[in-house]
Amino acid sequence: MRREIDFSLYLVTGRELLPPGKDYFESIQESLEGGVTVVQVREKTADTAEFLDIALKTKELCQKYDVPLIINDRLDIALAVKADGVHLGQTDMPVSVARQLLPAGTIIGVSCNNADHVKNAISEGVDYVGIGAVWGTATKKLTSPIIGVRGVGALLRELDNTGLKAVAIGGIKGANALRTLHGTVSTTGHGLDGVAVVSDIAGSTKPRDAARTLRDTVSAFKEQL
Ligand code: TZP
Ligand code: MG
Repeated sequence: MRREIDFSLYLVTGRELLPPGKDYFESIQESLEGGVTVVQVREKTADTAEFLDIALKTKELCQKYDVPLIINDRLDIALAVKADGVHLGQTDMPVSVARQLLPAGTIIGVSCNNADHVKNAISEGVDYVGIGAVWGTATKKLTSPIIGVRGVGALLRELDNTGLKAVAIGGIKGANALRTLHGTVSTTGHGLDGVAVVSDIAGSTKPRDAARTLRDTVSAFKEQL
């Protein structure tokens, strides 16, 4: 049986956001030391060979910290590196097709921006949803609306009694993480399982500290639930 995944602090990589002179793998390693619990390799500029190389080396680091590795978009890369999971956008490979292609037990997550996305994700049998964008972000050119904490909370209601995990994404930082976690608790009491973050960690000269602050915030939130 697949182990339960801790989604508390879900790092989405952002190689292009690294501070000058900061090495990508050093940044990932420090982020893991700071308490990242899931790593998604998201590569928008690398060619296939480079993506594969980055994914393999990131996997080695993840294994060292016993943290699952998720690959954004690319099933072929996920298969090649035996990743723990894939993350799919609304215009990527359909979940039903991905399930057929990937080994049993592979984690599949989907980006959701509205209730229809969440309902579809539930019926397709995903393992988790990434909900956003909760706040504005400069990391990604958004093609769907920013939904705010209330919007995330409304989507979390859809997950009641499904057992599906949920993280929010988009503009989450150490400074607003607690507000994000509290503000998104749905009227039925369904809270986030964690936060997904790119720039606050990847763009930091001290990713260990950035990750530690976020992880401590999520832990404090979960303890008082
Ligand atoms: N999907 C929705 S917002 C976003 C993605 C990949 C980017 C989030 O980046 P940041 O830097 O944490 O705002
Ligand atoms: Mg995608």
